[in-house]
Amino acid sequence: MRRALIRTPLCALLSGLMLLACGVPESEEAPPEELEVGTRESAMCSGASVSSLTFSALSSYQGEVIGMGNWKVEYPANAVFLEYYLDGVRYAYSDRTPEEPVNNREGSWHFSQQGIACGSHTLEVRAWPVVLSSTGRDVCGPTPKTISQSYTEPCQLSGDLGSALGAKVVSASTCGATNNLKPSCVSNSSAPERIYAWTAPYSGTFTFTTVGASYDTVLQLYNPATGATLGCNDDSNGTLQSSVTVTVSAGQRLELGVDGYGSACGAFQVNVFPVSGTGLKLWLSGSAGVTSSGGRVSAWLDHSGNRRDATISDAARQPYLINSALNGKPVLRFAGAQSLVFSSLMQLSRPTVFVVAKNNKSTESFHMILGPAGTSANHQLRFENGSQVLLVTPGTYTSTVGNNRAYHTLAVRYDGSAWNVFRDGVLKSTHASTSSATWDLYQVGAWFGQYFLEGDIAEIIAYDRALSDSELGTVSSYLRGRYALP
Ligand SMILES: [Ca+2]
Ligand SMILES: [Ca+2]
Repeated sequence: MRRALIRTPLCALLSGLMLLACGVPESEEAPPEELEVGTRESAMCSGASVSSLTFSALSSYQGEVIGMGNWKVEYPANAVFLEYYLDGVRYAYSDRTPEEPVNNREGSWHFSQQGIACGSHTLEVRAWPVVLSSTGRDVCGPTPKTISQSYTEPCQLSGDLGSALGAKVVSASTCGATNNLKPSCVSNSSAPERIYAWTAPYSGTFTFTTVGASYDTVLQLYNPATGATLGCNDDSNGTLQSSVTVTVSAGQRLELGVDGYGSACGAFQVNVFPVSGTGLKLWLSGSAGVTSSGGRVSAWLDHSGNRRDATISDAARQPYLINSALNGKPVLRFAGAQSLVFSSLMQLSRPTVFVVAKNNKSTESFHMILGPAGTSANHQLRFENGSQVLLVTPGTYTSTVGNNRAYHTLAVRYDGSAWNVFRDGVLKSTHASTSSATWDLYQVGAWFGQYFLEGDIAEIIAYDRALSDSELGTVSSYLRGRYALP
């Protein structure tokens, strides 16, 4: 009742400027224009203060935040002017007058706002004492009493990826999804997103990418408990796709939002690399990015983000896609006349190269896993007889790895002082070298137009970085686990 008596003349007095305070629900207004308040000091204000300003509740649900609390002013103040800020942006303001009984100088406040992005936010309330009298309204300033409280709006999940590693751990489309997440690394994004939970299988560094997506993605990783951003990226490697590298603890749960630049949406995939992707130059996986027709492969997408796709147009030269060949996963089978040529020469000065492969040649001879093409240098990684691999780097080194007619994870690393060859994570040979020349590789499965591979390949990973023993062991473990190798 008292409230109505005060507000009617006040509205007339303020004639529109304070429309919000005059009966329009404060929470339903768009952020208002800046309003000059709190600077007026008059004799009427002497002794006036906001003696108490508190939160009684703060919650959010599906993008709507609701906050409420109480305030108290001291004589001669008999009302309060309140402003509500979310993350530093003013969303609403209003005068509030005491609630019954009429001789109180205290009351409650309430703020709600819809359409707030998921993630962490801070609600701040600022209060100035107000003296309402027969001569007008004095807002006593200049400094308001301020309170703030943070909260986290959970993001709606499209799925839980568990602790998945590898190329294309999930694929879907963001078109038709809702836009609740606003990536921190782009100012221009109103795009819909898909959000997934992921839990670190071990303590370490992981690289998440959207290589293989069909549109201009933005990728954001954050801690769902706090809303804190762990990493955010728009474009990487000169492409429109995104790459985020994070270091996390075993069991740590994070969420990743596959979002878009501007309002872009489209088909996407998420790839999770088991160590840091820094220096990654090639990542071919039989499980993703294989273009085939009638079981013959014409293109193999490079998931490293460098667009070094391996292709062959000649149908007779196309390798075979063999589904469920190795631990339920596909392999590419090269049968003595097939190869795939990279879109660009791969020159590695500190190579670490992993190959999950098997030698299918029954005779004691040699054939290429990775080889030269065009006019590039005669560099190779090849199966040699039934128990060896041979590297032509510029130096030539033979490593006895054991039976190569079974699937193994082979790894080759050059750190500037020696070439090391590993089988299933175990060092098999070391070859001293101090050459500064690069290792140049241009195709999968052939030496120029001959010495074609007879064998299966499930995955190839190439770095231009000598991985640490720990990283090399981690990648080997990932591959051995993925393909159930020893
Ligand atoms: Ca979004
Ligand atoms: Ca992008």
